Amino acid sequence: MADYEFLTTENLAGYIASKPELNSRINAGALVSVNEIGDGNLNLVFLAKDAEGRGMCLKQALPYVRMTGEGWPMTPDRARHEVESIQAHRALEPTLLPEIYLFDPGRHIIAMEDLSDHEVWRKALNRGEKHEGAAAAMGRYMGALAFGTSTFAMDREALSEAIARTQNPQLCVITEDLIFTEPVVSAGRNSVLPANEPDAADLSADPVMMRAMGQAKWYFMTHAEALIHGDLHTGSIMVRHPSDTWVCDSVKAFDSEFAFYGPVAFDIGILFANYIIAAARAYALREDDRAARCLGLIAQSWDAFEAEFRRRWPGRLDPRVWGDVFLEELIDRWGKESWLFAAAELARRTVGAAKTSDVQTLPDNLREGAARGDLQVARQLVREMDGDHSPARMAQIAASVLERCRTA
Ligand code: SR1
Ligand code: MG
Repeated sequence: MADYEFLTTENLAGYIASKPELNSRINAGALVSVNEIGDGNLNLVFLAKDAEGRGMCLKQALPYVRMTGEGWPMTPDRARHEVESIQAHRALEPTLLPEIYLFDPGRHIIAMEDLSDHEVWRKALNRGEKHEGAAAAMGRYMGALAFGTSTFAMDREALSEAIARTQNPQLCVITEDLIFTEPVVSAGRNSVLPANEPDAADLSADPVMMRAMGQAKWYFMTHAEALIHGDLHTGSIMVRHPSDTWVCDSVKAFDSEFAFYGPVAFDIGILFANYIIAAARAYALREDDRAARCLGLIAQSWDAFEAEFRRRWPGRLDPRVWGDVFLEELIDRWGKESWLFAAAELARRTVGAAKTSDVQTLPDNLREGAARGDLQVARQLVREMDGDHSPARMAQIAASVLERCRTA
C-alpha cells in the first residue's frame, strides 16, 4: 500500500488550490476540465484547464508500474529523477524541455507546462506526418547534454555530486532486463504473433546478437559519460507545428524518469531504432516514400548531435589531453555504439513487454512482416557495426531488410 495519496480527477483542483506556486498559474476554482491523459507504462498524468484557457499538467509517480499493476513495485522517487534531469537539461537547452512549476517530493507529483498544443511524435509519425526539424532538435538536445553534463564541462566535484545524486538503479534495472537481457533470454514477459515465433526463436539463438547484448548491457551499466535522458523514444517527444507549415516551432523531450549517468550513445540508438520502427510501419502499409522519410531522420538527428557536440567542444575543461584526435575517435565510437543500442531497442520493442503502437496497431498480416523486419534489422546491425557505421548505412540496411520482410 502507498503511504501517499494518489491524484484523482476529483481531488486535483483541491491540490492545485493548496499550492501557491500553482494557483497563480491556473484558476483552481474554475476548472472547466480535468482529464487523466497518461498513456505511458508507468505514471498517472492529468491535464487541467481553466475557464480562461490556461492549462497545467500534473504527473504522479505510482509506487508500482502502471502497465502491470501493484505486482511490479517501482520506486516513485523516479519523479525526482525526472524533475532533476529536466532542470539540468533545461539549463543547457531551455526550449527543448517542459517548464517545471512544482515538484512535490512527498506525493511524487510534478506540475509542469501544459503541452496539449503539442502532440506525441510517435502518434504523428503513425499518421505519416512530417514534423520537420524535430529530429534535428533532438540531435541538438543529445549533443548539448553529452557535452554539458559531462566531464568535458563540469569540474570534478560537481560531476561526482551529480553522478551520486542521479543514481537510478531501479529504473536502470528495468532497462537492463527489458532491453538487453529479455529479448534474447526470455523471462516470461515476451510475446509475439504465432507467425513470428520462429523469428523470436532465431533471435534468441543468435550467438552474435547474444554477444552484442552482453556488450551493450555492460556499456550501459559501466559508462557514466553524461546525464542521459534514458528513454528517448518517439513517445517521449512532443512536437508542434503552425497550421500553415510542417516546420516545427516547438519540440520537447519529456518523461526522463530513466535519466542517469550513462552512455551517450544509448539515447541516440534508442531514437534511431524508433525511426526504424516508424519506417517498418510505413513499409508494411506500402508507403515507401514515407518509409524513406522516416529513415532520413537518422542522419538528421546524428548530424545535429555531432554539430552541437563539436560546437561546444572548444569549451572543454582540459584541452591539453582532450585533443582533436580524441574528439574524432569519440564521435566515431558513439556512432558505432548507437548501432548496438539501436539493435537492442529494435529487438525489445518487437518481442518484449512494452511494444510500440507503430507496429502493434497494424493488422496481423502486415504486423508479421514489420516485426520480422525489425528483428532482422537488429541482427544485421550487430553484424555490420564494426564496418561502415554511418547513419546512411544504417538507413540503407533498414530499407532493404524492411522492404524484403514485409508481408501481404
Ligand atoms: C515497465 S516500463 C516499460 C518501458 O516503459 C518505458 O517507456 C521504458 O521504455 C520502459 O522500458
Ligand atoms: Mg516513458
